[in-house]
Amino acid sequence: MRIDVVTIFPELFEAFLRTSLLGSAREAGVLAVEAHDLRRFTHDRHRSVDDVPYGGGPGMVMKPEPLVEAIEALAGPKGPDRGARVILLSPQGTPFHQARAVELAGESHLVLVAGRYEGVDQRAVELAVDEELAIGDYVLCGGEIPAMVAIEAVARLVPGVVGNPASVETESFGDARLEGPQYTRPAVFRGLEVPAVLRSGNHAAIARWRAEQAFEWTRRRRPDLLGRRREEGS
Ligand code: 4FV
Repeated sequence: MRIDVVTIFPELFEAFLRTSLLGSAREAGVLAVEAHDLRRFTHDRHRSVDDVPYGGGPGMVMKPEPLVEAIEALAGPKGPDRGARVILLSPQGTPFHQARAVELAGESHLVLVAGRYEGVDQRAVELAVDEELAIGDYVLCGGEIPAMVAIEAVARLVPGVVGNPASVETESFGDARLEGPQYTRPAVFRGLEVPAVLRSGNHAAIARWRAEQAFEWTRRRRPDLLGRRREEGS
């Protein structure tokens, strides 16, 4: 899989892209991920990427020309035979869920657009963006961290990125359930014992206990998920 990011702060991705799973997956050639400086697609002396909003109001808006030029250079023109899926991270986007991460992990090439300022000129969205995704109902200063969230959520589902694929299969939201509590050594810590069933070696009992815990935690912490099994992402 290839992931390109359009941003005015490519340096924000350096450590993120060379660390841990992403770093080793890129080295192994399983993933190609690159951040591109939007200013490379400007042609004026000040390398301008933003301007004042039409209609007045606070802040600045990202100019359409550099954005469309950058996106088309990386993904080609918008249309059915475009080689990549172009995603703008924005609070106005569709809420990003695990099921969407699973779908996107099936794509061969993603181009993520990280906005800044008050947002981007709507014409750039209409002319060059395929989809808008929001990572949560809060406002950040930039789309870079949302892009990193999307990269990590999708990349770890790409075969060969996570060492043990089993750990990806059985996890929270895989089937709209939270995972229950996890434990490791020591068996007793500050007087608190690891549940005996987990130390029993009885794998059927362990699986039953984990399923009960997952349901119980989901019912108590995220009852909204209980009704979401299977239809999410439809
Ligand atoms: C955001 C979100 C987000 C809004 C203005 C960037 C900022 C600035 N993106 N999910 N929540 N973006 O807050 O995706 O341009």
